[in-house]
Amino acid sequence: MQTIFNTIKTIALKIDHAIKTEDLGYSNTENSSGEEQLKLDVKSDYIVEQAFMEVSIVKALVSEEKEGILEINKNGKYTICYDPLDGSSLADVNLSVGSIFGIYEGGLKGENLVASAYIVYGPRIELMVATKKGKPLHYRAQGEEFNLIGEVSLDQKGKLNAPGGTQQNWSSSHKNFIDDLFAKGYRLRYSGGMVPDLHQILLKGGGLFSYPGTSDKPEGKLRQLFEVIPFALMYEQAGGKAINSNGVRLLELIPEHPHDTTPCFFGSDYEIEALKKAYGVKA
Ligand code: P6P
Repeated sequence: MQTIFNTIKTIALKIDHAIKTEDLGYSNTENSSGEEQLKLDVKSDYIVEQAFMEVSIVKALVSEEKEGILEINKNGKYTICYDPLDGSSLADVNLSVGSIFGIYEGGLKGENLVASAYIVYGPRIELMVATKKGKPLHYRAQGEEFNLIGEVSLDQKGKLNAPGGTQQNWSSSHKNFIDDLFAKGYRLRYSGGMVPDLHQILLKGGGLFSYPGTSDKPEGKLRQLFEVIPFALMYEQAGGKAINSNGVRLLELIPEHPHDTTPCFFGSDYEIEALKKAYGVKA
């Protein structure tokens, strides 16, 4: 597994360089979700693919930017599902963006996730890695080295509220719940980039990140394999919770298609339990 994490460190440096030097314009291609790709999306995906080609324990790659499964090594052990540059459109307004990696052993479903990692490309390059043992580990790049900052834990109750999705398309119960958190003094922290938004809540002790099912996107927007399940491991290992709108743990999801999405809620214990009550989910 360490080989995979070391490869992700190499990827981080290369994608960060691409963000800072490459053309931020649109390519004339679309990803498998029909979204127009930035040249940076294509370049970042290429960087990830080339890096893992050299890693013998990697069996296959599944990219948010492409259809299908890319077989790397039939004797490999792990399938890596990744979003090479999440929130890439934020790069051209100089906001932080990120890469997300889910490392699966066996079929592509939540219970087979054995580790996850994400990179934040911001004022500094930061890396978070999680396995099923212990707390997530937070690293910060200094030049080409990644220094361990420490373990990450969520408080039982936080102060930050990151409400995703178009508000006019929220259900009334979701809107009432979000408004109630603000009425209790929670502070709005939402950039539109899942990686920096979830990273901030993890590092600032907790709160809630929500991307619900909406009238325009009943199954939510965020992808199960590449985005949601990897972050669910991070939040649970940090002492928090990660569920869907039925109260099911995101780590128990079994996507029918690699690009399936899901409503998703990540946060400290208090906020998730409050959300379950608001959604009428049995405790
Ligand atoms: P909305 C970025 O496009 C992304 O996939 C996630 O990084 C982010 O959390 C979400 O979409 C933002 O979506 O609908 O709130 O703008």
